[in-house]
Amino acid sequence: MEILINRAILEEGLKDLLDYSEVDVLIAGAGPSGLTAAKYLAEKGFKVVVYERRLSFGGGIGGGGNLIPKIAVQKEVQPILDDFGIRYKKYNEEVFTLDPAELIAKLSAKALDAGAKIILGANVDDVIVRDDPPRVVGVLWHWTAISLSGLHVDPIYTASKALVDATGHDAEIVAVAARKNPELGIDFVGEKSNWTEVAERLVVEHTGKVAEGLYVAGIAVCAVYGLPRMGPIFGGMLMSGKRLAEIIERDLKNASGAKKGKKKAR
Ligand code: 48F
Repeated sequence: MEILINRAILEEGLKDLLDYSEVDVLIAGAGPSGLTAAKYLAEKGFKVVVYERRLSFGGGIGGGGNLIPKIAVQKEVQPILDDFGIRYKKYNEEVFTLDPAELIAKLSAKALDAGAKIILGANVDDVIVRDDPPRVVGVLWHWTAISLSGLHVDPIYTASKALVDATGHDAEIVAVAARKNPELGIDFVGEKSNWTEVAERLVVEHTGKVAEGLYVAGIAVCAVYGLPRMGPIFGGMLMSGKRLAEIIERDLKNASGAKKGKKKAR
């Protein structure tokens, strides 16, 4: 029986890893913005994988505001809540409140149901870059346990048409891409102090492409563009994830249209 279990895990697990080693969209971070983007992209038929360094989903949702078990969002996100079947209470005309556990469970369940693959305990370390023109074409990653061990173990690769940094406050993926690859032309600024209503609007407006093949969503947007943070309100994260999905859908469709056009012209 032991060997059977071993075979089942190894054969099926390695098959999955191989299958997802080339994807349309790779999202680093299973927080609210990454999971929202994953659902909307997967249901459009894109091959989507989410790498999450922890062994659980939800990013900052579970911690909410100072661990108080209620999430606040603006009323504008009602259509997204409805898409995910997330229940809410109208606190007043502007703000709705939600249960954090339900938000985590439904964001991840709907992303999975839509066809996204989520790999837990996987830490994205670095990007793969090609020049002429400079473009991000994938990542290097390894198991979080390896990162934590401090052992010198080289990561392995996943190729992506669109790589999304949804890693939260430090925007780790854009930061490493900017630091190591000046040819990408990324000016990494760092997050500013809190100004909620401005930050919620700007985070959504600045969501999108940072360099060819590299995108940013969620609170990571603030670090990339030097925007203020917003504290414990989560509507902007959901709206950012949805907007990112629309932008990537448009870009990948345009890219595949351009490829077909080139083939025809030959
Ligand atoms: O931090 P996180 O929840 O990002 P988000 O989607 O949402 C931000 C809010 O939670 C909150 C806020 C509300 O207004 O400001 O902070 O922008 O989720 C980021 C996820 O990415 C994972 C991390 O464990 C978390 O679950 N992560 C971070 N770095 C990496 C990573 C990495 N290098 N590789 C893989 N996962």
